[in-house]
Amino acid sequence: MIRVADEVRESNAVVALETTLVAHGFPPGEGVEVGLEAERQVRAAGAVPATIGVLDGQIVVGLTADELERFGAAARKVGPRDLAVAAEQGAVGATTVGGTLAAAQAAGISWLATGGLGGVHRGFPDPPDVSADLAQLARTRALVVSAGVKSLLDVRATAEVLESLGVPMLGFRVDTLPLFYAAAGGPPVSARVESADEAARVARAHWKLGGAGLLLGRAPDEPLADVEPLIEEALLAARSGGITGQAVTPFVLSYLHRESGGRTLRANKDLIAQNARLAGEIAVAG
Ligand code: PSU
Ligand code: MN
Repeated sequence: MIRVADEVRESNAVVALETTLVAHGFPPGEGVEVGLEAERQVRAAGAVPATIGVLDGQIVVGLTADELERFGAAARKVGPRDLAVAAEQGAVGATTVGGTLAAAQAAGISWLATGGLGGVHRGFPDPPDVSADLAQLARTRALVVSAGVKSLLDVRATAEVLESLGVPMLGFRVDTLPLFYAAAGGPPVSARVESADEAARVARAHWKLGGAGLLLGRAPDEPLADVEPLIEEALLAARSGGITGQAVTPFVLSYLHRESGGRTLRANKDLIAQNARLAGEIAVAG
Protein backbone atom coordinates (compact mmCIF):
# COMPACT_ATOMS: atom_id res chain seq x y z
CA MET A 1 0.00 0.00 0.00
CA ILE A 2 3.03 2.29 0.37
CA ARG A 3 5.23 3.04 -2.63
CA VAL A 4 8.61 4.54 -1.80
CA ALA A 5 10.63 6.09 -4.64
CA ASP A 6 14.00 4.46 -5.28
CA GLU A 7 16.10 7.52 -4.53
CA VAL A 8 14.20 8.02 -1.27
CA ARG A 9 14.84 4.45 -0.27
CA GLU A 10 18.54 4.71 -1.13
CA SER A 11 19.31 8.00 0.62
CA ASN A 12 19.76 8.53 4.33
CA ALA A 13 19.22 12.29 4.11
CA VAL A 14 15.56 12.59 3.14
CA VAL A 15 13.09 15.40 3.80
CA ALA A 16 9.37 14.65 3.66
CA LEU A 17 7.14 17.33 2.11
CA GLU A 18 3.35 17.57 2.38
CA THR A 19 0.78 17.99 -0.40
CA THR A 20 -2.07 19.79 1.39
CA LEU A 21 -0.31 23.08 0.81
CA VAL A 22 0.12 22.14 -2.86
CA ALA A 23 -3.58 21.37 -3.33
CA HIS A 24 -5.25 23.78 -0.93
CA GLY A 25 -2.74 26.44 0.12
CA PHE A 26 -2.43 28.41 -3.11
CA PRO A 27 -4.52 29.62 -6.04
CA PRO A 28 -5.23 26.96 -8.66
CA GLY A 29 -2.09 25.98 -10.54
CA GLU A 30 0.35 27.74 -8.23
CA GLY A 31 0.67 25.09 -5.54
CA VAL A 32 2.53 22.64 -7.74
CA GLU A 33 5.27 25.17 -8.43
CA VAL A 34 5.55 25.82 -4.67
CA GLY A 35 5.95 22.10 -4.09
CA LEU A 36 8.57 21.78 -6.82
CA GLU A 37 10.50 24.75 -5.45
CA ALA A 38 10.54 23.14 -1.99
CA GLU A 39 11.97 20.00 -3.62
CA ARG A 40 14.67 22.07 -5.34
CA GLN A 41 15.61 23.67 -2.02
CA VAL A 42 15.95 20.28 -0.33
CA ARG A 43 18.19 19.13 -3.18
CA ALA A 44 20.26 22.33 -3.05
CA ALA A 45 21.05 21.44 0.56
CA GLY A 46 22.29 18.02 -0.57
CA ALA A 47 19.30 15.98 0.59
CA VAL A 48 16.55 14.06 -1.24
CA PRO A 49 12.94 15.33 -1.16
CA ALA A 50 10.07 12.91 -0.60
CA THR A 51 6.81 14.65 -1.41
CA ILE A 52 4.01 12.52 -0.01
CA GLY A 53 0.41 12.00 -1.10
CA VAL A 54 -2.22 9.36 -1.84
CA LEU A 55 -2.64 8.37 -5.47
CA ASP A 56 -4.24 5.42 -7.30
CA GLY A 57 -4.74 3.38 -4.15
CA GLN A 58 -1.24 3.89 -2.82
CA ILE A 59 0.46 6.12 -0.31
CA VAL A 60 3.27 7.49 -2.42
CA VAL A 61 6.49 8.61 -0.71
CA GLY A 62 8.39 10.51 -3.38
CA LEU A 63 5.89 11.75 -5.97
CA THR A 64 7.16 12.51 -9.47
CA ALA A 65 6.58 15.97 -10.94
CA ASP A 66 3.87 14.55 -13.21
CA GLU A 67 2.13 12.95 -10.25
CA LEU A 68 2.31 16.19 -8.30
CA GLU A 69 0.32 17.89 -11.07
CA ARG A 70 -2.68 15.81 -10.02
CA PHE A 71 -2.86 17.49 -6.62
CA GLY A 72 -5.29 20.23 -7.53
CA ALA A 73 -8.09 21.82 -5.55
CA ALA A 74 -10.29 18.74 -6.02
CA ALA A 75 -7.89 16.58 -3.98
CA ARG A 76 -9.14 15.30 -0.67
CA LYS A 77 -7.44 16.78 2.42
CA VAL A 78 -5.93 13.78 4.17
CA GLY A 79 -4.97 13.82 7.83
CA PRO A 80 -3.78 10.78 9.81
CA ARG A 81 -7.32 9.40 10.15
CA ASP A 82 -7.93 9.63 6.41
CA LEU A 83 -4.83 7.90 4.99
CA ALA A 84 -6.13 4.35 4.84
CA VAL A 85 -9.59 5.38 3.64
CA ALA A 86 -8.20 7.57 0.88
CA ALA A 87 -5.96 4.77 -0.34
CA GLU A 88 -8.73 2.16 -0.24
CA GLN A 89 -11.15 4.46 -2.04
CA GLY A 90 -8.64 5.40 -4.74
CA ALA A 91 -8.85 9.10 -3.93
CA VAL A 92 -6.29 11.74 -4.75
CA GLY A 93 -5.27 12.51 -1.18
CA ALA A 94 -3.32 15.64 -0.27
CA THR A 95 -1.65 14.90 3.04
CA THR A 96 -1.52 17.41 5.88
CA VAL A 97 1.52 17.59 8.12
CA GLY A 98 -0.07 14.94 10.33
CA GLY A 99 -0.90 12.68 7.38
CA THR A 100 2.57 13.22 5.95
CA LEU A 101 4.19 12.39 9.29
CA ALA A 102 2.28 9.12 9.50
CA ALA A 103 3.46 8.10 6.03
CA ALA A 104 7.00 9.35 6.65
CA GLN A 105 7.21 7.23 9.77
CA ALA A 106 6.21 4.15 7.81
CA ALA A 107 8.97 4.95 5.31
CA GLY A 108 11.60 5.67 7.99
CA ILE A 109 11.95 9.39 7.26
CA SER A 110 12.87 11.63 10.20
CA TRP A 111 12.76 15.16 8.75
CA LEU A 112 9.85 17.18 7.38
CA ALA A 113 9.40 20.73 6.13
CA THR A 114 6.21 22.75 5.82
CA GLY A 115 4.89 26.29 6.02
CA GLY A 116 3.03 26.19 9.32
CA LEU A 117 2.01 23.37 11.62
CA GLY A 118 -1.67 22.92 12.43
CA GLY A 119 -2.82 23.39 16.01
CA VAL A 120 -5.53 24.74 18.26
CA HIS A 121 -8.00 26.85 16.31
CA ARG A 122 -9.25 30.12 17.80
CA GLY A 123 -12.55 29.97 19.61
CA PHE A 124 -11.86 26.71 21.47
CA PRO A 125 -13.98 24.98 22.79
CA ASP A 126 -16.68 26.14 20.42
CA PRO A 127 -15.82 24.01 18.53
CA PRO A 128 -12.85 22.12 20.03
CA ASP A 129 -10.96 22.15 16.72
CA VAL A 130 -7.43 20.92 17.31
CA SER A 131 -5.41 19.78 14.32
CA ALA A 132 -4.41 16.13 14.25
CA ASP A 133 -0.96 17.47 13.40
CA LEU A 134 -0.33 17.80 17.13
CA ALA A 135 -1.23 14.29 18.20
CA GLN A 136 0.59 12.82 15.21
CA LEU A 137 3.72 14.85 15.92
CA ALA A 138 3.61 13.71 19.54
CA ARG A 139 3.87 10.09 18.44
CA THR A 140 6.15 10.32 15.42
CA ARG A 141 9.91 10.25 15.67
CA ALA A 142 10.50 13.21 13.37
CA LEU A 143 11.50 16.86 13.37
CA VAL A 144 9.23 19.33 11.56
CA VAL A 145 10.70 22.60 10.28
CA SER A 146 8.07 25.33 9.98
CA ALA A 147 7.55 29.07 10.38
CA GLY A 148 5.70 28.24 13.58
CA VAL A 149 2.07 27.26 13.46
CA LYS A 150 -0.61 28.48 11.08
CA SER A 151 -1.22 32.16 11.73
CA LEU A 152 -5.00 31.79 11.89
CA LEU A 153 -4.70 29.59 15.00
CA ASP A 154 -4.58 30.29 18.69
CA VAL A 155 -0.80 30.13 18.81
CA ARG A 156 -0.44 30.35 22.59
CA ALA A 157 -2.89 27.53 23.17
CA THR A 158 -1.09 25.47 20.54
CA ALA A 159 2.23 26.04 22.33
CA GLU A 160 0.66 24.89 25.59
CA VAL A 161 -0.67 21.71 24.00
CA LEU A 162 2.74 20.96 22.50
CA GLU A 163 4.24 21.29 25.96
CA SER A 164 1.59 18.98 27.42
CA LEU A 165 2.37 16.44 24.73
CA GLY A 166 6.10 16.61 25.49
CA VAL A 167 6.98 17.99 22.06
CA PRO A 168 10.07 20.24 22.12
CA MET A 169 9.32 23.60 20.49
CA LEU A 170 12.71 24.74 19.28
CA GLY A 171 13.61 28.10 17.79
CA PHE A 172 16.15 28.36 14.99
CA ARG A 173 18.27 31.32 16.12
CA VAL A 174 15.17 32.84 17.75
CA ASP A 175 13.83 32.93 21.31
CA THR A 176 10.14 33.03 20.43
CA LEU A 177 8.08 30.92 18.09
CA PRO A 178 7.75 32.67 14.70
CA LEU A 179 4.18 33.65 13.86
CA PHE A 180 4.19 32.40 10.28
CA TYR A 181 4.10 35.72 8.33
CA ALA A 182 5.41 37.67 11.32
CA ALA A 183 8.70 36.94 13.05
CA ALA A 184 8.10 38.49 16.47
CA GLY A 185 5.47 38.34 19.19
CA GLY A 186 5.06 34.59 19.58
CA PRO A 187 5.32 32.52 22.77
CA PRO A 188 8.80 31.62 24.04
CA VAL A 189 10.35 28.51 22.55
CA SER A 190 11.40 25.67 24.83
CA ALA A 191 14.99 25.98 23.60
CA ARG A 192 16.95 27.83 20.97
CA VAL A 193 19.37 26.16 18.54
CA GLU A 194 21.99 27.96 16.51
CA SER A 195 22.70 25.62 13.62
CA ALA A 196 21.36 22.79 11.50
CA ASP A 197 23.91 20.55 13.12
CA GLU A 198 22.72 21.42 16.61
CA ALA A 199 19.09 20.83 15.61
CA ALA A 200 20.00 17.39 14.29
CA ARG A 201 21.94 16.51 17.44
CA VAL A 202 19.10 17.63 19.70
CA ALA A 203 16.63 15.53 17.70
CA ARG A 204 18.87 12.46 17.83
CA ALA A 205 19.30 12.87 21.61
CA HIS A 206 15.54 13.28 22.04
CA TRP A 207 14.91 10.06 20.13
CA LYS A 208 17.57 8.18 22.08
CA LEU A 209 15.64 9.06 25.23
CA GLY A 210 12.45 7.65 23.78
CA GLY A 211 11.03 11.00 22.67
CA ALA A 212 9.16 11.38 19.40
CA GLY A 213 8.26 14.58 17.48
CA LEU A 214 10.00 17.94 17.63
CA LEU A 215 9.00 21.28 16.14
CA LEU A 216 11.67 23.68 14.89
CA GLY A 217 10.48 27.23 14.22
CA ARG A 218 12.32 29.23 11.59
CA ALA A 219 11.40 32.91 11.19
CA PRO A 220 10.70 34.08 7.63
CA ASP A 221 13.56 36.08 6.10
CA GLU A 222 11.18 38.85 5.04
CA PRO A 223 8.42 38.91 7.66
CA LEU A 224 5.12 40.76 7.24
CA ALA A 225 4.20 42.78 10.30
CA ASP A 226 0.57 43.79 9.90
CA VAL A 227 -1.38 40.74 8.80
CA GLU A 228 -3.26 40.09 12.05
CA PRO A 229 -6.20 42.47 11.34
CA LEU A 230 -6.68 40.81 7.96
CA ILE A 231 -6.60 37.37 9.59
CA GLU A 232 -9.35 38.42 11.98
CA GLU A 233 -11.37 39.73 9.06
CA ALA A 234 -10.91 36.47 7.17
CA LEU A 235 -11.94 34.39 10.19
CA LEU A 236 -15.08 36.50 10.58
CA ALA A 237 -15.90 36.02 6.92
CA ALA A 238 -15.38 32.26 7.31
CA ARG A 239 -17.68 32.17 10.31
CA SER A 240 -20.46 34.15 8.67
CA GLY A 241 -20.08 32.04 5.53
CA GLY A 242 -20.59 28.85 7.54
CA ILE A 243 -17.08 27.57 6.67
CA THR A 244 -15.94 24.99 9.23
CA GLY A 245 -13.47 22.18 9.88
CA GLN A 246 -10.99 21.26 7.19
CA ALA A 247 -12.31 23.98 4.88
CA VAL A 248 -11.28 26.86 7.16
CA THR A 249 -7.58 27.04 6.31
CA PRO A 250 -7.99 27.03 2.51
CA PHE A 251 -10.72 29.68 2.80
CA VAL A 252 -8.67 31.93 5.07
CA LEU A 253 -5.48 31.58 3.02
CA SER A 254 -7.18 32.51 -0.23
CA TYR A 255 -8.93 35.42 1.50
CA LEU A 256 -5.55 36.70 2.74
CA HIS A 257 -3.84 36.16 -0.61
CA ARG A 258 -6.58 38.18 -2.33
CA GLU A 259 -7.03 40.95 0.22
CA SER A 260 -3.32 41.52 0.83
CA GLY A 261 -2.76 42.10 -2.86
CA GLY A 262 -0.58 39.01 -3.05
CA ARG A 263 1.76 39.93 -0.17
CA THR A 264 0.82 36.90 1.93
CA LEU A 265 1.03 34.73 -1.16
CA ARG A 266 4.63 35.71 -1.82
CA ALA A 267 5.55 35.47 1.86
CA ASN A 268 3.98 32.03 2.10
CA LYS A 269 5.89 30.76 -0.93
CA ASP A 270 9.17 32.17 0.34
CA LEU A 271 8.92 30.75 3.83
CA ILE A 272 8.08 27.29 2.56
CA ALA A 273 11.20 27.34 0.38
CA GLN A 274 13.32 28.61 3.28
CA ASN A 275 12.01 25.92 5.62
CA ALA A 276 12.67 23.22 3.01
CA ARG A 277 16.24 24.42 2.61
CA LEU A 278 16.86 24.31 6.36
CA ALA A 279 15.26 20.88 6.68
CA GLY A 280 17.59 19.68 3.90
CA GLU A 281 20.59 21.01 5.80
CA ILE A 282 19.42 19.29 8.99
CA ALA A 283 18.84 16.01 7.15
CA VAL A 284 22.38 16.15 5.79
CA ALA A 285 23.79 16.99 9.24
CA GLY A 286 21.67 14.33 10.94
N1 PSU B 1 -0.31 26.03 6.88
C1 PSU B 1 -0.48 26.75 5.74
N2 PSU B 1 -1.17 26.20 4.73
C2 PSU B 1 -1.72 24.97 4.84
C3 PSU B 1 -1.52 24.22 6.03
C4 PSU B 1 -0.81 24.80 7.01
O1 PSU B 1 -0.02 27.86 5.65
O2 PSU B 1 -2.37 24.54 3.88
C5 PSU B 1 -2.08 22.85 6.14
C6 PSU B 1 -1.00 21.86 6.58
O3 PSU B 1 -1.06 20.77 5.69
C7 PSU B 1 -1.45 21.44 7.96
C8 PSU B 1 -2.93 21.53 7.82
O4 PSU B 1 -1.02 20.16 8.29
O5 PSU B 1 -3.10 22.76 7.13
C9 PSU B 1 -3.68 21.48 9.13
O6 PSU B 1 -5.04 21.50 8.86
P1 PSU B 1 -6.11 21.21 10.00
O7 PSU B 1 -6.08 22.42 10.89
O8 PSU B 1 -7.39 21.07 9.26
O9 PSU B 1 -5.67 19.96 10.68
MN1 MN C 1 -9.33 20.90 12.34
